[in-house]
Amino acid sequence: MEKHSQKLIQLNNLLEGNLNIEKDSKTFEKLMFIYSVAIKELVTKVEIIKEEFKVFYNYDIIDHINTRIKKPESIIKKMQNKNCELTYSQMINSIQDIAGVRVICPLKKDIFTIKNLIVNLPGINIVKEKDYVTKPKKSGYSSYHLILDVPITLSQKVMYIRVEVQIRTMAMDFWASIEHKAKYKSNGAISKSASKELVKYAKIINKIDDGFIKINT
Ligand code: 0O2
Repeated sequence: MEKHSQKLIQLNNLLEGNLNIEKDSKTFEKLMFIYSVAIKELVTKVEIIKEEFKVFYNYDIIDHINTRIKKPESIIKKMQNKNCELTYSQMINSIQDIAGVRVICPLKKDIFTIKNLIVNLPGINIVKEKDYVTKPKKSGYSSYHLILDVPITLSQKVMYIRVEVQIRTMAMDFWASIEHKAKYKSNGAISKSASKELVKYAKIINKIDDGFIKINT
């Protein structure tokens, strides 16, 4: 076991180097593995919340959970946009959403229940909260974001790994996915009229979400 712990310490030393994915794909691979472990740890806990609500309250508070590791080119693009030095330590400190977990729920009120349950999970540190549900973004985007430090244990060494959690309703997810595709297709530059339309649809979706709460209670 001692040997493995030493290997992990060596990995920490490697993080001092420059980010060069092509030349140094092994370090990058190891790092992405560590992020994937943090996702697994968190998803297991969120799945337990889902099951608990089903068993104890006969309620599907979570429709589904998606996860993703940010693509290397997206990490680098985001670092360049933020004027970060291309080093591993800058990557870890500045890019909060390398590991992403998305929790999709039926109703708007479920977002806040799930959020409260996640922030109270023992051992997890809350780095940042962004409430785009109460105050949607200019684009119309709505979701609750949590930036968390999730503890993982590798070869008896505990590490805190940053994970972004997005909690949103099925309706918000529908809008975000269409809007993301529209932006992606046009390289991020959609026309003014298209953005206006998207904001209009986001408002309609928000009304629908509020209406569903009334029907359900
Ligand atoms: P992808 O492809 O989903 O990974 P910060 O680091 O806090 O300074 P950041 O990371 O831009 O700034 O934070 P923010 O605004 O909270 O957005 C983080 C993520 O939320 C985005 O990641 C998207 O997933 C989602 N998001 C934010 N705004 C929008 C929006 O207007 N439309 C859609 N569809 N999603 C949005 P990425 O890296 O941009 O993209």
